[in-house]
Amino acid sequence: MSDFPDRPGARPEPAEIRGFLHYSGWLTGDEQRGILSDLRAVARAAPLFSPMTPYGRPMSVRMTSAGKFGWTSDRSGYRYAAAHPSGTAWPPIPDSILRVWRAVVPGAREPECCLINYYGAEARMGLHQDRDERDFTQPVVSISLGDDGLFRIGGTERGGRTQSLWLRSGDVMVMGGPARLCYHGVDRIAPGTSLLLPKGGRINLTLRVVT
Ligand SMILES: O=C(O)CCC(=O)C(=O)O
Ligand SMILES: [Mn+2]
Repeated sequence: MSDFPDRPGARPEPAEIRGFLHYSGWLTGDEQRGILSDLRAVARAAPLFSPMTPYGRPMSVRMTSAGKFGWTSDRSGYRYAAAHPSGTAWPPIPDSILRVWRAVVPGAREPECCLINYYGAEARMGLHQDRDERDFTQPVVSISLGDDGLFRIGGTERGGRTQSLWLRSGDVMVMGGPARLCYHGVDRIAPGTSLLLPKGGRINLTLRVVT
């Protein structure tokens, strides 16, 4: 993990929770601030938007993407798209974010999408599987910034037992291997638990191989 030579201590070891690998406090404060400033540039080029679910309701999470593909949704369904709804290409995935992927999943293909989710105080994300990608041998890597989020993990079938944990600013989660298709979601945000974002809220990044 020499890719972050400025870090004083060693990276945390992961805790396994239902097949997901949770790296608590993987990013230093400086690294989080660096990623945030890169994300601001991404959002200037590709502004956050509120996708419609296929059921015709706007999602409570606002989102945008970086990379070759961006994730979006509308009345015709969930999918990856080559351009932002405005027609502009998605900006490239910042190096500060790619470095996390290369460090935690060194053998994986390069990510083709970095989905950026912004959760305000009232936002949540229902239990779902990430299954719009072609190659389920490739992991999804999640990075959390800002306020704590209560993350719920289930099994590969809907309706099974679930387990929850708080994801905090700087945490990294690897969703791969046999757990790649496990249900997961975010029940709620705990406003005021982080000072990283001046206006509060939570950002979650998910890095994905799409093709
Ligand atoms: O916000 C999170 O921690 C999870 C986000 C997620 O599951 C998704 O974007 O598919
Ligand atoms: Mn997901």
